[in-house]
Amino acid sequence: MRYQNRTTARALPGALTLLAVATLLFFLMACRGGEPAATATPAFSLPTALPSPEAVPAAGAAEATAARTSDYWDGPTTWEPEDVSGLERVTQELVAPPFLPQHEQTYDGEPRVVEVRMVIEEKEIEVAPGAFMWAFTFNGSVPGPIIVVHEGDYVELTLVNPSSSELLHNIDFHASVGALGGGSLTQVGPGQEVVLRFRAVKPGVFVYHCAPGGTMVPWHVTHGMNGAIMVLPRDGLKDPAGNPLRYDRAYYIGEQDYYLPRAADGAFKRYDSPAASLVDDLEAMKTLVPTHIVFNGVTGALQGDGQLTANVGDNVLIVHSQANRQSYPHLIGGHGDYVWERGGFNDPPELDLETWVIAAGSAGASIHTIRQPGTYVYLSHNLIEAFAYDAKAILVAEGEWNNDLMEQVKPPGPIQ
Ligand SMILES: [Cu+2]
Repeated sequence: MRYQNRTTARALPGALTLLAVATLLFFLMACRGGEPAATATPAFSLPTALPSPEAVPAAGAAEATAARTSDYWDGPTTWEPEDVSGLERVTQELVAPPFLPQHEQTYDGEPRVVEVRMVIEEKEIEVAPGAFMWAFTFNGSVPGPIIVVHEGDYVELTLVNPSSSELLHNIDFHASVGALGGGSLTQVGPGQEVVLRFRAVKPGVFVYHCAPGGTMVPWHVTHGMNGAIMVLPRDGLKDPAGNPLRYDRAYYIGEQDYYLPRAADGAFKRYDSPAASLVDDLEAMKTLVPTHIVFNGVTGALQGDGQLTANVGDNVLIVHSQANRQSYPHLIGGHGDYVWERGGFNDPPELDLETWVIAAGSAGASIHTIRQPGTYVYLSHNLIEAFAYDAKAILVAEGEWNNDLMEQVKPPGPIQ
């Protein structure tokens, strides 16, 4: 249905243009006071019958009815409360990004309790050569690990703040409902742990982040304390027509903006402890001008040894989060074949996008069908942020080159 509607929407401007041109020609002829000579050769052929307004829905109406068709989405799912003690429990071993934990793309059984454990670690990292910062992390990585569950499942998180920490931390899940996303129920000081269970009632990709209150919130978030969760529909991802859509591999990219204080000579300052930079950090943050914008924690993390890989023919899923700032994902040399720009899997994916937007404090997902081998650059298409900062990742694909899609007809050489 949606494909038909899209076709109609695309054809409509053409039909309206023809109608306008025909009207203009008629008007010009009338002004010149007569019918065209029978021998005149028209520059184009008018259709024998132009569509009547009733026959063609307005473009807006076509798109509106296509947005959520009954065969795509039949209303919000309401979840009956479960006796959690009777549900199957599974432990999800979280892994460092850009990888995702082992998971099934569909799951049609009873809701499960998915147990995850995150240990907070305050650690000094080198964001870029010579630029050190105390990162506040979930499980030691920036971004934190991505959690993957299915709609209706329960996430049961054990959050551990070791006694070696200096600071109080917590976690706010955008995927959850209530208590500031769990933030007010998960405040853990050094030497404490807490267990939070929430139900993943909305399918999509969502940010989580530390949110200890006041300016501590942006301070912790811009020190790397954020990550994402993917809540898959129980019957998996779908194309706009409702057909199953599967991925062959998946990556998680967490984009991070940092605001590192500088000394009088312009060099980045280095601090002895996690809390020592607070006063300077707040001043740097309030410029709203990041000193660094990187994918996955540090400059070049997803390039060289860390580059992403794929094979020709793969559907590659990329989950992209930005907890504090906007971003403009773009795949140089390819497209977003299916894009959930706002991250909600109850929405049909947009098709064939060149660039899209990740809103501040959100995650989006895209599937890229790899059609050519070689090097792709996945970046934020504010190109200053991509190249003068380092908001980019490299994806290298292997396989057979397709000359039909692109061919260098003549290599560079002297002008002839
Ligand atoms: Cu924190």
